[in-house]
Amino acid sequence: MYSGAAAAAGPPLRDFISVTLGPEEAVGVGGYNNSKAWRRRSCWRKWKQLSRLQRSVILFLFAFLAVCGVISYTSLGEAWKSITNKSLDDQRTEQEIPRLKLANPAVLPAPQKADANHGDYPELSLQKPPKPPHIRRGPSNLQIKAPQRDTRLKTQHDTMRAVEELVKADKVEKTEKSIISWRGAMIEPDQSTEPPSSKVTEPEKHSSVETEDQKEPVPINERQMAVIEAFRHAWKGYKDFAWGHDELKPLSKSYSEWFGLGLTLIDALDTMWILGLKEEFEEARKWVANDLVFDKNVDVNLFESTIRILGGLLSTYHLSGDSLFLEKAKDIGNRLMPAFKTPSKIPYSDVNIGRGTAHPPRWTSDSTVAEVTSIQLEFRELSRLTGDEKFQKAVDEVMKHVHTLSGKNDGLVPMFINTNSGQFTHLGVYTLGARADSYYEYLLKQWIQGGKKENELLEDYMRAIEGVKKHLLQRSEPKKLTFVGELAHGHFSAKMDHLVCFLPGTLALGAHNGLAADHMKLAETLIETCYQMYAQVETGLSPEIVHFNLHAQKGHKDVEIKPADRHNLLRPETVESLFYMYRFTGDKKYQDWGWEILQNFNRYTRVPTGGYTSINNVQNPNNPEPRDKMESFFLGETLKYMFLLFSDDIDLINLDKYIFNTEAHPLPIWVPA
Ligand code: DMJ
Repeated sequence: MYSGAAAAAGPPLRDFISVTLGPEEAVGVGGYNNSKAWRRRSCWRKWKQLSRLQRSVILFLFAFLAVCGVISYTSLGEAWKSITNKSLDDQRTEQEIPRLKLANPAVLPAPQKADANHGDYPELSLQKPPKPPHIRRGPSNLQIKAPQRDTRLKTQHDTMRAVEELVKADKVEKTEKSIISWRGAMIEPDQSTEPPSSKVTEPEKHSSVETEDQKEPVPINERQMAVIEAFRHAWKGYKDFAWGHDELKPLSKSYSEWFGLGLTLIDALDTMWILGLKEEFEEARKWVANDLVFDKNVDVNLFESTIRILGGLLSTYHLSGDSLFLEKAKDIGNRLMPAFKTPSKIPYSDVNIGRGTAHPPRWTSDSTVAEVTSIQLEFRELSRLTGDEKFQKAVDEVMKHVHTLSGKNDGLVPMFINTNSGQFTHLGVYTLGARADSYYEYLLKQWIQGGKKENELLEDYMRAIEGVKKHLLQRSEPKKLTFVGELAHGHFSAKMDHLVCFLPGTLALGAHNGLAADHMKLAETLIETCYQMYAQVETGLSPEIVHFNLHAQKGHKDVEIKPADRHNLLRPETVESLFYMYRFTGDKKYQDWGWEILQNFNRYTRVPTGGYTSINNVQNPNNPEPRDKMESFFLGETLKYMFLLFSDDIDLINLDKYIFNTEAHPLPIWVPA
């Protein structure tokens, strides 16, 4: 109520701070005595004489001072804690640090001790992992205060508490035997870290895996708010025009069906949980409870439905503690099992989840190597949760078999494998891109998931990275960017899929877990290249595939794009790697690069009526040619990794406790007890 006119007329009103004393109350005037009763009466009278405005202002001042007191008390406490932690850190010896890092804090108990034998393979020696740059929750002076635009989203903690309340009613009866903590894992007494065979004799104890409740809430910053806004915009389109269907077609305001299983909704569940979108989460949960039915005569792709549906349900179960999601995960897991009934046990690509039959694609009896070797994290976790070993057995058998196969080139695998013979086919072509990519990712991630004791996985991973270095790395001109090309029958091709940009993140994760330090160096080099795949393009968005220039030519950039490759499907891989790089180095440039990418998604792919769309031409800012499709991984992965990238809270999906599947669904690491 302080208008410009009033300001011009003179100083602002200050009557609320002047208190006029009446004659009785004036010092030295009759009636004054210093008794307690008199003083109480006198104060009360003075109070009553104040105007309503004066009283309100005084009360407000008191309240304000009280709040200030509480805040300064907590930040002093925080400062004290970080000083104490720092000095404790300083006291640790060099030898202690790696040991402490490798013995991850317990997330989920394991029945067996880790086999510490890493000596079989020369490269396997564990290096000192780089120290995370952040003080545990981020020093308070570095924290960006939450904007007041939406008080419902003030902190992750608040919002998640609210979501917990929403699901509590359902949880109470179904999860009596469980301990739940937000952002922590759900522990059930029958969990184990091994295939639930006869080895698991002791029932696991209930244990609270995190003490999240005692932690300081970490405010959401401006960039995270921008991600939440983007998510809500995408969700609005999906809700308005594609609710319960697989993918939104935002321009035609309709949807496309792939499996007919609400793919986008399921892929987005844990993202909503992490972003704190409780209303949206609750609405989606209702759909899962009432409308998600797997008893359908429909062919689904084993890999895609595993990473998106099974992975999405399992991670949502872990984050929310809501057993509805575990029930659904069991259901789909069982329905996918017929895929493994093949002569070689290498699964078929497609399963009819209603009929319980499986088959390869019509034109071949081959499966894709990446597909059969990137379903393991999910099936292994399903076995651990259900106590039914069949899921893990089936996928472990695939890995063991692939481990022994010939046809690899210094650890690099061909792209196809035959479901009858169990042998690689189409030998001689090696890529880290489509059809092979997540084979490499899952070697490392299974090793981490299982408590770093399955040495064959580590061997295969380390050999493969040596293979990449030996055969696939080259440098471009003029900027000398290191990139990962392809090898076809001895000929090097300077082609790199955007999909390959998962690699810097995976390499960094390996280095964080004690693998060779030069993996981190390579990760730093490669993420720069992936960023340049965006920065050197007219829209600032990467195409699906680039070709790097090996020879300097006047007026040519490092990145060349063929007309057939200039689309962008809103893919996550670069943002995913930026997230890992920021977590492990604390270098803000990675956040800034991610921020640029988010802005360009908003500029060129956002559809005003709701949703985002893939585009056909990243080279034309005036007409990027929208494709009219929002892939489910935009919500499942791209926006989730953006949100995590912009966060300074290393406990927001702590990478020593969770491993992300290839669709960005976090699953718990099974840590040795
Ligand atoms: C996702 O389904 C997964 O990340 C998969 O590993 C690769 N393709 C898409 C995203 O690009």
